[in-house]
Amino acid sequence: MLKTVSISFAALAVAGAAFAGSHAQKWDMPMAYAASNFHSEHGVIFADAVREATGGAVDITVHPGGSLFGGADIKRAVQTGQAPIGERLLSAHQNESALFGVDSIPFLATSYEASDKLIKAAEGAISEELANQNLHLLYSCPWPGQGLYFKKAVNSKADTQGVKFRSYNSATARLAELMGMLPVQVEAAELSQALATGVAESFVSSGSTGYDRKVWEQLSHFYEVNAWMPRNYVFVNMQAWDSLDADTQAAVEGAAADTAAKCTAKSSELASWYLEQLAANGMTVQPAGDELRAELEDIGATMTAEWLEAAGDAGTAVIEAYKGM
Ligand code: PCA
Repeated sequence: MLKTVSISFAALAVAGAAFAGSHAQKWDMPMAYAASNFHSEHGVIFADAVREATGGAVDITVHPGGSLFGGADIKRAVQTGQAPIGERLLSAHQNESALFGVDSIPFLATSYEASDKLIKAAEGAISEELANQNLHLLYSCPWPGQGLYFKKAVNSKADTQGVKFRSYNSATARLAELMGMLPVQVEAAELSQALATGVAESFVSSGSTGYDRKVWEQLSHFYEVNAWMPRNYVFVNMQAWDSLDADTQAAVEGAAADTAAKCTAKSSELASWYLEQLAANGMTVQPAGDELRAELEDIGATMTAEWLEAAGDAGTAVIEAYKGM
């Protein structure tokens, strides 16, 4: 008797799993950055939260490090449904819409608090732009403040002429040009190789990417500038999103909001730790000197004017909303 009961429980469990399985959406999620990076770790935290909140109806598998699609291809892959969900440094696509580059305007939002305000001001317009591209925005998370990496001491633009510079979006390429450097766009996953082969000998990024790519093997100086805090965005293919019922969508949105808060807190917590690791591995880590700083602020003013021009009324509205917060 006892045996019969336990068998029928087992059978029920199998039937239950099969039922959930037949309705479960299995989503592969390409991400561009190292598996150990906090963005990627929060992709996994998000996937776990979604599985839990949807009772397994949405089952996301994270593929970090550009292993499924390279960073440059992730957005298109999700737009076209080759991947149902993905994560991307959206500013890398600011040539499609200047709004995607709102987080890369020099010296506009340089603290976590300011970055939060900026995304609150911009989120509606960015969501709309993404929806026009067949994407549903779920959440975003900021990188720590951006500073400059070199293989020598740099005190001003006089020291940067002709230097080969790795860029990650058109704003960073423009910054390089205005400093007399030669930009080449390289994904973070290929950064170590670009530095090792001399394709690039400097770049702008956070301590996070310098740490992930062990750039102390080639470079010697990091100048803290805190120039801006770009974001990674997680979005879903619109057809995949529309295939979920309203309750499931609400559960996924809840997990997205929780993950955004956790990821932002982790970014903030790690920001100075990353710089300590650069120093511990032999790099000179210090604030940009007065002359370099003043030049960067001038360049920032030029780039802000150029962004406002490119982004038009929609961009001006976002910046005014941000400044009013
Ligand atoms: N790391 C990313 C973007 C900004 C950052 O801090 C990178 O360098 O690709």
